[in-house]
Amino acid sequence: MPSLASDPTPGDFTRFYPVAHAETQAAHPDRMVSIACTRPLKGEYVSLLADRTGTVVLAAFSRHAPSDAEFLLDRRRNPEATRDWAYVWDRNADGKVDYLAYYLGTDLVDTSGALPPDFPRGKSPKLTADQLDCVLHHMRQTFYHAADDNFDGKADAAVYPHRDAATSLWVKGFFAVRSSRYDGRVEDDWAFAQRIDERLGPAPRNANGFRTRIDPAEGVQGEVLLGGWNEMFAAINSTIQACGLGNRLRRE
Ligand SMILES: [Ca+2]
Ligand SMILES: [Ca+2]
Repeated sequence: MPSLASDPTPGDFTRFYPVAHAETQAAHPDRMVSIACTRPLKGEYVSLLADRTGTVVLAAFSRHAPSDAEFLLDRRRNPEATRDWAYVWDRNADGKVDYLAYYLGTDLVDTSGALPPDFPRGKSPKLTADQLDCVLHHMRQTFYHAADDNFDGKADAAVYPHRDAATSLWVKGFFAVRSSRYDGRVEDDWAFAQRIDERLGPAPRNANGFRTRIDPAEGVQGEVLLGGWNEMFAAINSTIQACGLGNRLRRE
């Protein structure tokens, strides 16, 4: 297998984001994948799941050793199915995951710029039947994205949903944070609606840091935001190594 580990050309998460985003908007993967390997790690289990071609496309964390993919991921079959999983990619084909899209949940996503003007504001608005229809029409699976752009195992960029400050149920776009010097310090951030390269202004912040949560008062410093992904990259990559599946990862 040719290794590009020494390739000096770093990755560019902004170029790959549309590919990963499209994948996350496809159907829930529980019936399209099967468990390729499971290993215990720090009191839980890390499973690698492969598609029908045998390519590893997903990593999942669970409290119990899973019997099969549906039991692991499908809440209709197993009410305790894990929500702790991510699509994974090895963009530079070095046998280690360097991009992941981590499942967040289902949100009201409308990136067209505005909800209907009469849409109620606040945390738990009371909705009319029409407004409920609007919500259901716009429900989408949402994900956090994290990228290791210089392939050293540590996150250099991440993308989060951008929630409206007045109506936090509403995801009106997304925002990116990046450490262009690959040192874990965020010195570049921006908000976007539909295309990651349309910079619509800085990422949403408050006094505590970047605003990633439903509660608009919560904020996270950029270093913590990026650093939080390093443990997940390490857990997934050590499992890939233990399972000997580095040559079966999905590439760019
Ligand atoms: Ca890689
Ligand atoms: Ca890195």
